[in-house]
Amino acid sequence: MSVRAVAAVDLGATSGRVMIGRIGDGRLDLELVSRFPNGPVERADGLHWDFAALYEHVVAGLAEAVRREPGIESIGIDSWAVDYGLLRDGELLAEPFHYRDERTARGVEQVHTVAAFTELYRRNGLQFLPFNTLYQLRVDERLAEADTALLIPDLIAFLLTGSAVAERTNASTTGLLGVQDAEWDAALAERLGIPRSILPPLVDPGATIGALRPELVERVGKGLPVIAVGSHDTASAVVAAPLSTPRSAYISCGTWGLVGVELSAPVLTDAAREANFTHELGVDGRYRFLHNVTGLWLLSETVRAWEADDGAPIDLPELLSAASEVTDAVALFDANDPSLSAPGDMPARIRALLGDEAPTTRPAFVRSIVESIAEAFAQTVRTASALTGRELDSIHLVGGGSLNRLLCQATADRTGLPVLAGPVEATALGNVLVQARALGAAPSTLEELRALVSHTHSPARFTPRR
Ligand code: LFR
Repeated sequence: MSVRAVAAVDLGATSGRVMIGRIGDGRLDLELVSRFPNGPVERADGLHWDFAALYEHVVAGLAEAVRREPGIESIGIDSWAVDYGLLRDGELLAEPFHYRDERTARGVEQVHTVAAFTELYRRNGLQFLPFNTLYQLRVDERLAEADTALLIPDLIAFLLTGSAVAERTNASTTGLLGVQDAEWDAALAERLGIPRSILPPLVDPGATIGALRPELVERVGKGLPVIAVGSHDTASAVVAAPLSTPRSAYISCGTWGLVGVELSAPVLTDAAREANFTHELGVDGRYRFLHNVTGLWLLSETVRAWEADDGAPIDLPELLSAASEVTDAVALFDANDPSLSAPGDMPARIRALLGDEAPTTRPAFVRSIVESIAEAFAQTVRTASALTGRELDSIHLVGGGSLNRLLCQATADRTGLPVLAGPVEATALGNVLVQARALGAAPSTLEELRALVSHTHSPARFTPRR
């Protein structure tokens, strides 16, 4: 078998990247082509994403990828979930909102007046997150003008190909997809005043969405198909989390820490609803039974505030190393406290939660953040085990957080389970694997794909110390 190549576009909440993925002859690896910053931008009507800039970075990155690797055979796109663009006659009506925009609070109130959370959970199986798409759509002032709603990766695929579809793993984060049948819940949408007609046809990961439009063929340098991947970044990350047994939990850790297990059937119990565990659809009809823990957002927002105070950049690895030298016990806070979710002065908000116990040095403050995240991870792993009746024996921690040794060790210590850290680029690898499988260049089962990841990206092991 020869080595084959694909392009992966992976958009996270703090940065995006375009990568070349190569697979074949026992090899699976990534070449970073471009990385660009991303984040909330404040506009007159609230927090948005700078979508025009993102799209431009994507196209420029694809052109550079093809220049470097003319053998690229396809493109796959993943991003964070829930956010969308509204279109009319193929034109974007407005810049997409950021899920941390506060208008969603009104949406929650209005939706729950029509359909209580218990009913929603029975229908869509989703944990309550105030930004789930259905709450956003409910208060979107452009809704009446729109003929189509597309989630971010689908929107980019549409701009690239002209083909409007909804990839299923990401569609499952809208709150408008039935948890049992994975089809649009038209009755619920209509009750909420969201026209069924704006929801595009569903496709599964592996389907070809379309081919690059002619003007883009010229710019990118080659005609290429866009293949649907697990377009929800967490779905792609879990594809490449090298879980070897059902007794492994995963933590996909970047801005968020997504903590859970993979299931083949939903667990729609009262206990699961009360614990706010979600059923997001995974690749190959699996369920990602997980809970959102606030992840590295707490650290990145804290560093951002300190950099603004200092007027100079902070060396994060140095700060983390100083934090790991802290020997005194630090006070913990609830990483999931709602006061920490909007952008702003994070150190002040954390200090408000910690009160008199707030550490006074930066290393100790960072230590408190990392330990608080690890403690929330540990509690969530225990809850996942209790809700599924599965005794867990290991945790695969993938994504950017897998490079944070302090966090990996603290998670091992606080769960009492070994943490297998990596791959750091699990999301892009999952994106590449699903494209490669569709092209006939990778094995067919998830288990075989994960075995390939484990073989080519051997995880680092953190053993619990207490
Ligand atoms: C992670 C993620 C989470 C989702 C959150 C908001 O990047 O996709 O899975 O809950 O972002 O979309």
